[in-house]
Amino acid sequence: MACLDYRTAGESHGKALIALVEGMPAGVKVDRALIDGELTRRQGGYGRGGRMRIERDTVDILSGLRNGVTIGSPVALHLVNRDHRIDEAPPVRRPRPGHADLAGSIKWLTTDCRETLERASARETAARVAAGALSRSLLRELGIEVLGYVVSVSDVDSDFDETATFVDLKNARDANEAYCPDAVAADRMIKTIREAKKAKDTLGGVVEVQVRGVPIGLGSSMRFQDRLDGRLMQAVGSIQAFKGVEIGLGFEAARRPGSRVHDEIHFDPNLVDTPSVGFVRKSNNAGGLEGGMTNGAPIVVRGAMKPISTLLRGMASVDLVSKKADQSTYERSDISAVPAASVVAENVVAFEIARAVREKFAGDTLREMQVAYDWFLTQAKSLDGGKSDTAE
Ligand code: EPS
Repeated sequence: MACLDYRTAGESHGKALIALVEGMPAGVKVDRALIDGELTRRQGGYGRGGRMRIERDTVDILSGLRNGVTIGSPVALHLVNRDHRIDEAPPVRRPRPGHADLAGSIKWLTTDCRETLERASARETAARVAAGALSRSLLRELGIEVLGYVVSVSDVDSDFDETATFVDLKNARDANEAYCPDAVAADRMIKTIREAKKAKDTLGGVVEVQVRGVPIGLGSSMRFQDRLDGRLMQAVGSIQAFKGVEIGLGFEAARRPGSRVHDEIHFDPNLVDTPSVGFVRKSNNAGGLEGGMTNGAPIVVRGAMKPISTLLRGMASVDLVSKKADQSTYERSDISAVPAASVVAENVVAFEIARAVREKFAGDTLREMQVAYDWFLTQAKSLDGGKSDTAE
């Protein structure tokens, strides 16, 4: 019952996008401005195409609230597609390499790639952002914060202090259209995207999400399905156009000896009243996860997005009707959606953390969750087998 879950519906040029969120506890005051703010950020970022000038994504919450506060019932989120023309949009017969076009057309036995691309489109990520942003109203009540940003676009890398406060990182990120906390790199990213546009090409990049304020012990090593690292990888790896996900040091860990990978454990009595209950690390190569569970350090997840597969210059393809060689179809598209993808990653990660929080601190109401959370922290601080449990 305490299982938090969601599903989405909607096509890119259909009437609307829907997210149905089940399992929110009662008593959470929903920050609608946070959801709309994230939807607006997702529409923006340098490199977006004409579609984003048409849409004005804002959430309409159809159910689950009374006076802005959750009552435990499913929360239905509704987003309108202004560019709603699925029935009139022309067929697409020349599949774009890299898109779902070819595999979907064969799978669903049609020569019209539109039947696949309408749902495969990254437009669906607006619904995922809405659901993730909703879950952040719950996370905040437990002091958990999530932040996503761009770390590279194409071959332009950034360099900034990832351990800076979220306020500083967020201010730096929000000061440019690349959504990158390194202002100098952001300028170069924007120039690189501009050049790709002139070359009628597209660009990918890498985004990173951090979660801070997480208690130790979210997720589980008891069932592979509950390992939080695997679940985060699924959430991020399923974002349209993502081809790789890393946690902490990621692939680099495979190149180093253990002594240069594992984060040594220290105890700082001044930090017993934080979610880490005093156990601290000087490095965070594990990205906050060990044994499929949070270890009290910030969670750090990165995702690699490939370049968008709709290229103005086209690529070699085949007409599905004539079977003759032809250039792939061009439809209005983005040059790079890496900044937008950082918003998507931030919010899908938030949802997975909220799901794990719900599993550990179940309860029908937010208050029950908070009591369970406080009780857990008290026990974790003493680790005396429950002797400090004053509830009896
Ligand atoms: C997309 C194609 C473009 C993008 C779209 C993803 O849309 P359209 O075909 O209407 O111009 O802008 O992204 C969104 C609509 C969005 O909301 O992110 C695609 O084919 O994946």
